[in-house]
Amino acid sequence: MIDSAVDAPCDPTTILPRPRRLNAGQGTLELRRTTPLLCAHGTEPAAEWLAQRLRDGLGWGAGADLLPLRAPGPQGCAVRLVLDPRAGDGPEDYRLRIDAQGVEVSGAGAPGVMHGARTLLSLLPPRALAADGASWSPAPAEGDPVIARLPHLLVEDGPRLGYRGLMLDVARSFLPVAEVCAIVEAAALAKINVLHLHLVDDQGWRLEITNDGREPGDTIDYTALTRVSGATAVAGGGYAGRPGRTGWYTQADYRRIVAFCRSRCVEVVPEIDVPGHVGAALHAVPELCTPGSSHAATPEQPVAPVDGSTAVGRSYLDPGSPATLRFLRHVLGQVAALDPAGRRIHLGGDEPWAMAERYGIGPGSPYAELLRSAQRIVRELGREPMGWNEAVSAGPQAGVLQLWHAGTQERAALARAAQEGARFVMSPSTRTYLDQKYDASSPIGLTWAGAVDVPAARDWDPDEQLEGLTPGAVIGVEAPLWSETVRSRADAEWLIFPRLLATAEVGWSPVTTPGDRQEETEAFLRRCAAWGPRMAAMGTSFHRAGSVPWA
Ligand code: TNX
Repeated sequence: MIDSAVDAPCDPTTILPRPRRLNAGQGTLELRRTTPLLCAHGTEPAAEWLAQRLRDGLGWGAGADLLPLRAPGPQGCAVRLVLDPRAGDGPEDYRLRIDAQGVEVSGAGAPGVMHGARTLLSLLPPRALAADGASWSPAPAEGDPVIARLPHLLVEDGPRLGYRGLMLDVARSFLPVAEVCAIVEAAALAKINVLHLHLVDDQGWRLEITNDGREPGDTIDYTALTRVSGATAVAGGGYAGRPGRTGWYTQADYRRIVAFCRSRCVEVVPEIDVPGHVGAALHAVPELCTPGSSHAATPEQPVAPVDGSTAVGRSYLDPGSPATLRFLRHVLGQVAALDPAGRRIHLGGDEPWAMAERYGIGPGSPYAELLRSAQRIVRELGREPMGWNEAVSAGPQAGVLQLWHAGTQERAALARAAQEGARFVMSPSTRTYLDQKYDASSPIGLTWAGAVDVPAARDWDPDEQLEGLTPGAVIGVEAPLWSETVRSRADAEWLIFPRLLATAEVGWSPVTTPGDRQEETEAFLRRCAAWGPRMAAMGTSFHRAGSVPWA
């Protein structure tokens, strides 16, 4: 009944991202259909998630169940999930012990338990990841068969950096809720813990904003944002003329994404990109199209055009118009309310080229002042602002800066900001940009940052991206998927996987001996290869990149 090929215990050196410490033992643990799964108070979400995977993928549970663990607990072989402060210093730290007594996952916090469960799952046969159980043919009712074999080991693990993100640009081309959740599920298995949603841009506005709670005198019809600009998308992108997908999230949809992410210990960072990249807002809201906005309203052209073009830096909000700040207060207020436990709101700030031409974008410019006002609104809502590296001109209150691509002058400003205590998320375009082609043979993807193949995505260090970084200045890494050439979930996954696994490992795993990076990259490629059957079991359309030694 058990397929002996998939039933051999996994090689623990394929755990991805590479754990802080791994002690491999000698023996093998047999997991049976009725092996109890016991969860201590506080570990229920991870336990339920694990139980579901074991049921669907391995046929676990007929005659066993998920039970609360109470001291002293049943003797004998079991899978136990506990919270234990000795498992590490940070909430994501965990310990995984597999021996003759069974499996113990102990997390220093709930996210740690979740990560431990993920590591355990990645040691089980890949079919344990088949979400719908399609690969499982039910066993006969009698007996208590072995459903998997696990290697004895001790893993003591935790992340190098607390922020390990994936960005999805749903503005250029839309991804419905179920597709976002499927991508998050696959990403979170590699311990990605932030979903940054780029919700608005020149080509589309993807989040419903209602008129509820409008300020006195505010005549803007916010529902037009999605009604008008949810129906537009990127049109070019060199993708055989096929337009991007239109659509938007209702507020209930957005809450479903947030709830799903929370259940996987993933934080959602929504991005409302200002003051540039606002073509879709200008298109839907005539009140924003003043003579001071780049798409100035004229009698012949009452609202800004949305032509689907991939050109950037053409639109901006009028820094002198009272409608601009009123709009931002209303929109950001609703965005914050949709995720009461949210910690950050991203304000974009990238590529304000038309504004730069007209006013300049240095410190003290209308660009910097407008960003500062938006940052103030975000802080008043109890959130920390984030911004792309251009936002450095807004000064120390800019919050977390996301470094993607900076010229010499800007690098100097960023280095000064670092000296003054700024914190960074590193997204160097030549290493983390998932929208770039893998190589010249990639049918989709852009090329302006050069090809980003899998080894390049692994072979870099976030602490080496800027001069003079103080310890702790880099809080994380993020891989952005811009969607100019994305038209489907399959396109998105093809560009994301396996490169995101590299970013996940750069953010999670400790540096071994500096200088050993080539060896580290090669070892990563072997771990990545072992991840292939797992992505296949999950139904992820990953790219079988030639640089990975797939089995
Ligand atoms: C630059 S990266 C952008 C995006 C584009 C991307 C294409 C960044 C902050 N802005 O608007 O989609 O290049 O690679």
